[in-house]
Amino acid sequence: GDNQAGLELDAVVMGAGVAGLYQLYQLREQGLRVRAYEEGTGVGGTWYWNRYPGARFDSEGYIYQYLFSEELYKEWSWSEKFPGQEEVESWLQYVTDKLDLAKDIQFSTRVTSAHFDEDRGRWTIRTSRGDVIDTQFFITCGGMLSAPQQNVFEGQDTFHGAIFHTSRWPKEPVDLEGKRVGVIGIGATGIQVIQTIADKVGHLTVFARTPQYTLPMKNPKYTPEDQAAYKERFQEIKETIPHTFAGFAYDWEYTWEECTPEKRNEILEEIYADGSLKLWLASFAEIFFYEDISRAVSEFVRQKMCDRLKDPQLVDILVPTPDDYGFGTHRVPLERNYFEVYHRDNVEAVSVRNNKITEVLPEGLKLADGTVYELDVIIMATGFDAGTGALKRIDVRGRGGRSLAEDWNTDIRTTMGLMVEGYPNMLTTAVPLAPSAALCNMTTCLQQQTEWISETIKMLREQGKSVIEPTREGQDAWVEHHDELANATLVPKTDSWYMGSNVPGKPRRLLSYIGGVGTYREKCREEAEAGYPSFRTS
Ligand code: NA7
Repeated sequence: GDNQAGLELDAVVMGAGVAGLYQLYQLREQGLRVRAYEEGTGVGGTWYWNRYPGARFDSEGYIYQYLFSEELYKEWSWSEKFPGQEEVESWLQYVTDKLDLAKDIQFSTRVTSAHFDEDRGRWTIRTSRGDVIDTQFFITCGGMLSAPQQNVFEGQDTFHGAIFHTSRWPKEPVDLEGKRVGVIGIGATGIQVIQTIADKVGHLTVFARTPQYTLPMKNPKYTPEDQAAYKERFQEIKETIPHTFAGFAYDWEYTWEECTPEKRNEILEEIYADGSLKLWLASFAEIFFYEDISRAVSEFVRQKMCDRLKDPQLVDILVPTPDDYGFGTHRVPLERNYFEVYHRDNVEAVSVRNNKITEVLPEGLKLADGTVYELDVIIMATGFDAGTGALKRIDVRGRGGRSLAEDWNTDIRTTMGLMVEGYPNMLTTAVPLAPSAALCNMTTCLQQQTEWISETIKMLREQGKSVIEPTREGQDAWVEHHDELANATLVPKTDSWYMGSNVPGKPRRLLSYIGGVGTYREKCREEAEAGYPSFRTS
């Protein structure tokens, strides 16, 4: 669409990824005048931006799809169990075409500010292309992991070679052949990059800080029979996964305390062999609560990792011990052939745990002890300002001109991750205190959140109301409930992006709701059914 000044809408949807596309569709079906604004040149969100080598699902494709339409579900066929970025992006393009969404999306347009006008009860949205939009609802579908941590080191702009953050990987092919490449970071992203480029580059240096528990991925190609088989399960999938702990096709099955040591081991071996995230999200829930059980399972995973590494020095650099932190208290990446890569002659792992990267020089990276690694390409797999970053990069002003960025710099609070007190008619997805990337299969959660938002808007219209906002008490109660659940687990005892500790100065709080996707869904439903007691409407 064209740049339009002075446009009046019922709803602005920020972002055209998994959440934004479905939100746009739902509100349009409800008869709202709605438009989505997307920074990218195409749809996809996470799956548009993250085109780095090896980018791929860690969720099974057949549970990552939308479940509101059987036709949409069954018309699309995945080529393998855990499809890669290109295929996921094509699927979202297919959805866009099928639902005819593009006509209501303005691409290459960043929302730059959103100001609430208290007198009129409406938002003014401004964009990078000069649009000024007057809208009743501002709906943020900006993603949980979309604000990259890109300017991390001094001297980055002096580097002579190419430097990329993984989530800003160019669309044009990047030639890595024969190059001296450095990868910073061994999170879910770094691991996918490393295992993919190792045999394509001249020399690969991996700069590893905190070692990471990983699980092996089994990624069978799908035959037409496999595709038919999972499609046949559509009803069952639709009825079960929204009610599980993490929004996957599996749920907690066993209780550690009720099993003999032999049985525990048998179960761990069996689930490990599944080649999915099941060992983390559907083995023994007790791993999240009890130090001794967490240790035992951590040891099990650690041993599997050690078995694949020939060199004790590599074990030190790459494999955590239960003293570092417990398995599952950080996001667990899936990997394929990852450890084997370190046995190649052209691959080297450097620990920067006690010898930090201090700066980028024109010729490469410098560590605290003065060592310089000469490089042609630096790949920053350094992660994101999770949950808060997407909205903090925008000038969002609520009641009395208060700033969301300032609020969240002090304390990260939301009401069920769906609204923020002081910001009426701003409805949010993928922000803190709802289940999210950390502890939820994202599409499961985003469908539920966007559906709740659509229903809430419908309720307002039916009741002849125009403004909704969480009460202070409602928000306090949610934050307290969230913290109580979080603090009962081992997750807050360790540092990671889950706790916001990867961003200097970020207030500490578990970003994802840990009560389970099914429980959260129930709570949201109850809130609506009880007439929105945590909210005020007018
Ligand atoms: P993550 O999981 O935040 O990983 C970032 C990695 O980068 C991690 O290994 C960090 O080490 C490392 N890092 C960050 N800053 C530095 C500096 N300054 N020096 C050295 N190493 C650094 O991001 P990902 O993109 O891998 O994954 C994010 C989520 O996206 C993932 O969980 C999935 O849900 C999808 P650290 O652990 O902080 O010591």
